[in-house]
Amino acid sequence: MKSSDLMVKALENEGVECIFGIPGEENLDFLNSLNGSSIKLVLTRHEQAAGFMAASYGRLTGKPGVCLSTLGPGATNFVTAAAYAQLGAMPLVMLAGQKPIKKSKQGRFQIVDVVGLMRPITKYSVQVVDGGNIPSIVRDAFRIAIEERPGAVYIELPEDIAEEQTDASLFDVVGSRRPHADIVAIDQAVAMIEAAQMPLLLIGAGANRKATGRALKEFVDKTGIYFFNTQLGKGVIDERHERFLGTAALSDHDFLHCAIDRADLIINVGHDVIEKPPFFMEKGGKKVIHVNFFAAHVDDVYFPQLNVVGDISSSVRNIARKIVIDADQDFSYFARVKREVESHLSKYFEDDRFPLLPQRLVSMLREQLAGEDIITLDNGVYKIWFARNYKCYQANTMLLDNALATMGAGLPSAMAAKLLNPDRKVVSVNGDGGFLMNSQELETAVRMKLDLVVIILNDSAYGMIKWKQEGMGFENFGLDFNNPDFVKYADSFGAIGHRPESAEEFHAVLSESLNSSGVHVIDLPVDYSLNHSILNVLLKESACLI
Ligand SMILES: Cc1ncc(C[n+]2csc(CCOP(=O)(O)OP(=O)(O)O)c2C)c(N)n1
Ligand SMILES: [Mg+2]
Repeated sequence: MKSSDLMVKALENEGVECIFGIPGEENLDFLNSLNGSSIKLVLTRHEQAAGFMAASYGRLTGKPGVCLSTLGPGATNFVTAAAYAQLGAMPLVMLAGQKPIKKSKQGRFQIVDVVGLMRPITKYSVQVVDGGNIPSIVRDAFRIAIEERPGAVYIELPEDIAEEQTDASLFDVVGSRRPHADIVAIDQAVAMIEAAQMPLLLIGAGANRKATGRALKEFVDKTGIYFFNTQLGKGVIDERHERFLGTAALSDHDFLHCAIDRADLIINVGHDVIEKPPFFMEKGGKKVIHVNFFAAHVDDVYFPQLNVVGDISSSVRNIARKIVIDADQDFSYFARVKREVESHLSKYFEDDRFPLLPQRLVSMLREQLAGEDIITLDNGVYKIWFARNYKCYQANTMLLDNALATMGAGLPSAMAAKLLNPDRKVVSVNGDGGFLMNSQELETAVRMKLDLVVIILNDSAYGMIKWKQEGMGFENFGLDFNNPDFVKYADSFGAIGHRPESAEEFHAVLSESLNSSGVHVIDLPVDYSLNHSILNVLLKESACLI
C-alpha cells in the first residue's frame, strides 16, 4: 500500500471524523488518499484557524482534533494553535508535509526545521522517515495527545515517504483506565477537610475535561461546602446552585475574594497553574489540597500542602464517601458573601444605555440562550465580564481561553462547536481586534452552512490593553484603530450583517439571528467606560464589609 494511504487508514483507525486545514503540494499524495475516505476535509482560509478548530474539537470531544498543513509557511502558521492546545490541555494532532528527505532538487526552498520548532510547544514532535513507522507513530501520537494532561502533537510526512510503498499493518487502539488516587491520600484529604473551619471548593479546568460534575455536585450537596470556579472550570456544576459563590476571573480584590480570603482550606479540583491564578497562596496562609490527574506544578503563588493524584471524579467520590459532616459548621459568612456578589454582578443587567454595556450583553444572552447553548469568547476585556457575570448551567457551554489567552480563536472555536452540536445554538463573542485576526473564516462558515451568531464588540480599539493602560495611570496612547464597515464586510462573505442602534433593537436582532439560519454578524457598539471605574477602582477600594 502507498504510505499516504496507510496514513489515512491509521487516522480512520483512530476514529478521526474530520481534518481541518489547507493542503499544499507536499500533501498531494495524502490528499489523494483522503479522497474517498470516511474522513471529511474541512478546508479553511488560514492554518491558524484550522488549528484552533481542531483544538476546540479536541477540547469538546476529548478525542484529538486533527489539522493539516503544507511544509514551512503552512506549518509555521500552526504554532499559535499548538501553543493554544498545549496550554489549554486540548488534544490536537497536527499533520504537515515536507519536501522529500532522501533526494531533492529544490535546495532549501521552504524548508524549516518544523519538528524542532514544535518540540517545546508540543508533547511529541516527529518526522516520518519510513512508511513502515506510520502505524506506531500515529498510535503513539493519539495516545500521547489524550493522556493527561492532554496537548498537541506534530507529525511531519515528507513527500517522498508519502508516495513510498509499505506493507506495514495497523495496531489496535487500546485504551487505558485512568489510575485512581491512593487511599492514604484520600484519608489525608478527608482529615484536612474535617479539620478546617471554613473550607471552600474550587473547580478548575481539569474538572471540565472529563465528566466530573455529578461527583462534585454530590460532594457539595453532602457537605454543604460553598464553591467557586476558575474561568476554565465554568459550568461543571450548574452555577445556579445555592452554594455557588462565583467565578474568579481576577486573581484578587473581586467581591468573591472576601470569601476566599476568609477560607482556611481550598479543595482545589482540576485547577493548574496554566490559568491566571484565581487566588494567591501565601506562606503560612490558607492550606490547599490539589485534586487533579497530576501533581501540582509549584510556583510562588501555588504550593499545595497535599496532592490527591488520580481520576478526579473517583477522588471526589471517595472523599465524599468518607467525610463526616459537622452539622454545627457555620457557613453563614459565605452565604452573605454570595448575596453580596450576586447583587453587585447583576447591577447593570437591566441598564439599556447604548452603546451597550458588556454587563447588559451578558444578561441578554443569558436570557435568550438555553442551558445547553454555547458561547465562545475571543480574548478582550469583555472576557472578564462574561466570566464573572454569565452563569453557565452546563459544562463547556462557555468556551473561553484562559491559558494561552490568544486573540483570534473565538470564531474558529465557535465553528468547531457548531459542527459538533448542530442542534445547539452557538454564539461567538469577539472584540473588533480579535475578530479581524481570523475573520476570513466567515467564508468557511458560510460554505459549511453553519448557523452561527457572531457578535463584534466595537470600541475601535484594543480595549483590554487600554483598560490596563488606564489602570497603570498611563495616558491613552497607541491602541486606537479604525474598523471596516462590518455589515458590508459580512454581507460580502454571504453572511448577514446587522448594526443595531439601540439596546432594544439589539435585543430584537439577537433574537432574530438566534432563531434563523445562516451566519449572522452583529456589529455592536460597546460602552467600556465602567471597565476602569469598576474593575480598577471600585474593586480595589471596596473592603470586605460583610
Ligand atoms: C494574538 C494576541 N495578540 C495580542 C494579545 C494581547 N491582547 C490581549 S487582549 C488585546 C486587545 C483585544 O482587543 P479587542 O479584540 O478589540 O477586544 P476589546 O478588549 O477591545 O473588547 C490584546 C492586544 C493577545 N492576547 N493575543
Ligand atoms: Mg476592541
